[in-house]
Amino acid sequence: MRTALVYHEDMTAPRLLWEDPECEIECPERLTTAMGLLQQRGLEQRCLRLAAREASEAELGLVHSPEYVVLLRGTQALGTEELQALSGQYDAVYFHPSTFHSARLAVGAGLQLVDAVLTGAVHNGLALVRPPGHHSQRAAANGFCVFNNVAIAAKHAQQKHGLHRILIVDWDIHHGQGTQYIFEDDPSVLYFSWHRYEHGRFWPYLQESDAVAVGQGQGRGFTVNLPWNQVGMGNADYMAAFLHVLLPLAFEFDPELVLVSAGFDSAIGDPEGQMQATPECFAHLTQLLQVLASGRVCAMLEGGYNLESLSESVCMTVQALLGDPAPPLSGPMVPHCSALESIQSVRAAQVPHWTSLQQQDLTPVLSPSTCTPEGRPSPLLSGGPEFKVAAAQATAALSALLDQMHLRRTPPVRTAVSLTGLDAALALPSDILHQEGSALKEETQAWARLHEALAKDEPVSALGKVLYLLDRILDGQESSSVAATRAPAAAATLDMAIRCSLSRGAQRLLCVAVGQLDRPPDLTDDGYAPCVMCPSSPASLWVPRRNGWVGQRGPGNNARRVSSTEGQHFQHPYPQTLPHLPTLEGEWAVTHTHVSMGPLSLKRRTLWLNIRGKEAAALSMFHVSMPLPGTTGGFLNYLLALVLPLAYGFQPDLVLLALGPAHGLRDPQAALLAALLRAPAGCRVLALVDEESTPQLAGVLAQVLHGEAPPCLGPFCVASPEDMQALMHLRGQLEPQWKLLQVAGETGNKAPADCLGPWGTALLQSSEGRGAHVLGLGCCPEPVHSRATRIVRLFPAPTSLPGPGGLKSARVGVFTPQK
Ligand code: Q9C
Ligand code: ZN
Repeated sequence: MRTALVYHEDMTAPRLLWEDPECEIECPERLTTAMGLLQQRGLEQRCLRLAAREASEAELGLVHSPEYVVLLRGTQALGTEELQALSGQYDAVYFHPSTFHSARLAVGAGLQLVDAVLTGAVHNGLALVRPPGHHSQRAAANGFCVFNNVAIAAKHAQQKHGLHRILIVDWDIHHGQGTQYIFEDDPSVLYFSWHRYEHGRFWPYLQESDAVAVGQGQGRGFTVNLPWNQVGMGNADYMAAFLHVLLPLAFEFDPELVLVSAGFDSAIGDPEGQMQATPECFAHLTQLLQVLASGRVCAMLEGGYNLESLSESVCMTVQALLGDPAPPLSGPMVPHCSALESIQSVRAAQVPHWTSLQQQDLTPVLSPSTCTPEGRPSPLLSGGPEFKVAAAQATAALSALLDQMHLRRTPPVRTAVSLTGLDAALALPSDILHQEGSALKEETQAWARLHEALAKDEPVSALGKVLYLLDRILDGQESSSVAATRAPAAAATLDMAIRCSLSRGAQRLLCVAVGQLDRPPDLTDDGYAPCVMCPSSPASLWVPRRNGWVGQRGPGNNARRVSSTEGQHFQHPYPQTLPHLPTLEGEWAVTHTHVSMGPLSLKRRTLWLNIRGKEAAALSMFHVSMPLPGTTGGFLNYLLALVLPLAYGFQPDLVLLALGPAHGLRDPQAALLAALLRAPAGCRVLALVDEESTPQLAGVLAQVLHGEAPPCLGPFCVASPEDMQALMHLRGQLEPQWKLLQVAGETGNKAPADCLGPWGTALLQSSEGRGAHVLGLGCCPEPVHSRATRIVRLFPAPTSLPGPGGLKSARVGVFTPQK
């Protein structure tokens, strides 16, 4: 089995025995609810279940002092009053007679998980534990934490398994200062933590949580702190942090094991974090981490206090560990200005220690904007009446979001391959389907007529297979596929795949073309494609929704069949069939929507990335070409700093990855590219591989698209100055449009409209005490002063770009609250 789930019921025993509003959130239901949802979703059943064992006192001694362990052992026999008195000696801690046993199980669970992964019994896993660990120090409990579960697991991995480099990713919303202290002078452990900080005004109020704390002595550069100075950080901020801070350093560090301090108080609805990242964000974070350390990822639960948000996020994490496709990220992919300032400050603090940061221009770090402009979320006082209202609203919003997400279905088959000549060389996992099917002959021939290169029988039959695979991806039968193409027909096949995807209703198509593949001439510079509907194709229209695919097929449905001839523009059925926008309880205003023409004019767009050119050029924001970097460092930089920010910013429905003639990618490079491109489009990827490639390549691609970890890239080697220059040039050109490319804050207050990206998914804000709100497109005419801001995704991301001045006036209708 691939994924371990370590648990023990006894860890539900500790509970608060007296009044303490600060501690009551750390309750047994955190575990029972999360386990319950894992079971309900059928995820638990797919994991290797391991019952946690107690850690020995020697194992506790890997991190903690003998006196502290003795003290904790003594708590088992104390009465309530003595427990309360002892608890009072620590910050935000409560003890229970069962605490010692439970805390030993929590440590033991982590050790079992690490053992299972490092002995090869499983690829990865999650330990669901209480109490949490990352605030715990050598001789002190702190912040609900008794023993430092993750730190002990890291020491164990070094001592028992001889590991030399371990990465700890702490995505809990609090700073794991305990873990930082334990490893601060140790260069063998890279510790990354992001945390709510608010310039030092948030618990645990430590200077050493700031970005300038980088470790001590030999360990300098191996502590990486990313402080969030405002609440309300969301999917785009977390993604930017991974792409621009964590992953470049992690690849350079090259860990043998990744431990995750997996706290979910960084998710939407959490009373402690007050952030806005939605549960599927954790699937994306987990997927990104799996390209490191050959996929050896061990996650251990830390915080997470909104039971619904916690359990959904746990499910997302486990799904990603199991290799399931991650749902696309919701929300506008535009980092907050404050997040960019934080990202910039941590990059500046780390620059002396990491070559991958050194070659990039660093703009001077400005003093942080202290602005809290109107409409910006500001934290709520815990426990107050406003807080409770906001919490209730957040929960309602979250439930509605989750209901939406559950309409999505996972494809029955994850990966299919259709590879005539290459099959022999492949040793693929048994659950990868060898797809023999082909599109209808007359349909294929109709498409093929559009291209001279497809005039022969052989390319036509290859095209038939490609079209068939494509259809099945769009139909939700399979998630991703790999097909072979022949050199002379490669570009024509790709062109047909693009047309076919668009005519089947894909709204945004990311096309990554490597090698000699020309961009179809009729794609305009702004990415629009005149969409040809195949004359003889059956009436099959695909209505993609951000929450899943709703396929509509055959006559009699409400998708209007357009009698089309070659060259006639295809009309989309949306104006007639736009489903009712779901409404939420309460009143909602849509602001920050970013559509000039509205969701009614859905134009398909293609983002074309070509890796091949002699020079770097961005002919438009939808047409980018770039030489293949010559070193591993250059290639990684290119992926993390350009390709992924564009891919995530574009939020494609489908990725076409075409490795054409003379693509020049080594197999591990191609695998990493495919593995990383899997996430932004909900794992809907069709890879086309030139038959001249190595016989193994198609197989490797199928495996990574299936969720396997990509093979090692080889030793990290610094990017060449030319490659870096090309990259900087492109980023400079594209940054104004693609906000996820940014790595630095900007001066001055920006109007909200400037802070938004090209793809307007609705950002809804609850509007306390107001009437029905206009579903305004563009900037909300008046700032919404709601302090309970939550992002909810409700309808498909519109696809049109804001034209000049197009943002201000458009209105499409009234959003009536449901009773
Ligand atoms: N309102 C973990 O998440 N209370 N510990 C902070 C600020 C302590 C959190 C009070 C929070 C401890 C593992
Ligand atoms: Zn926490």
